[in-house]
Amino acid sequence: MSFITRGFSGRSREHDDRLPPGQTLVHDFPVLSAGPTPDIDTADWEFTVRAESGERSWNWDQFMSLEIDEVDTDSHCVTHWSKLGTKWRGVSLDTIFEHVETDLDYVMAHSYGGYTTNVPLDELLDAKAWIAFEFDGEPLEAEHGGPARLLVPHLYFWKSAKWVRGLEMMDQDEPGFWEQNGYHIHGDPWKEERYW
Ligand SMILES: Nc1nc2c(c(=O)[nH]1)N[C@H]1C(S)=C(S)[C@@H](COP(=O)(O)O)O[C@H]1N2
Ligand SMILES: [Mo]
Repeated sequence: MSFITRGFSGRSREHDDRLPPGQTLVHDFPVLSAGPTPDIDTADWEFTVRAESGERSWNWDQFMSLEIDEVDTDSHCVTHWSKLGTKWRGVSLDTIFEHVETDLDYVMAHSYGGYTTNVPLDELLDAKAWIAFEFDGEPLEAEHGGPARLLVPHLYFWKSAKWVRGLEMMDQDEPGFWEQNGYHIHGDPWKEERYW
């Protein structure tokens, strides 16, 4: 339940039980990138899942022919901002993994530009994660990860790899870019798994 009252000033309007501990609401959409924004044409874009059974790739048109979900969710950055009620369109990881055979339990997401982040597979399934390519009814802007980004809204937003180009299955959990640089291996905002 939300306690936001528009038009009221003061601290009370920042109370909202969708807000995890230690987080503050923002109404703009901050950009947080560890490097330059890559310029990726959808004509050149490809998404690949690599598992022990082999590789499965989709080009943009093939990807757009998969089942597309509308997602209304919140995002929580470890730097203490949260954005509520964001609207996305994307392909769920459940749909992706209908096409992938694997017994491996861990995933490394890889981005154009070299960024990586790790997530256990069961945290990506059951309508918990998407490859998102639209935000607020518009194609996802490059600075926010367009043409497509991973969206894992129940974990801190660094897990939502922008400019995602693929997933690599692993037999054990291994730290990605921020996780090697002091961020928590898991990153649950409700448990404040920020750093370690
Ligand atoms: N490829 C890539 N993905 C990334 C990042 C990055 O630097 N590179 N930053 C992460 C962090 S720390 C956050 S908070 C969110 C920010 O997404 P935004 O810029 O769309 O707000 O993207 C995440 N995904
Ligand atoms: Mo972040």
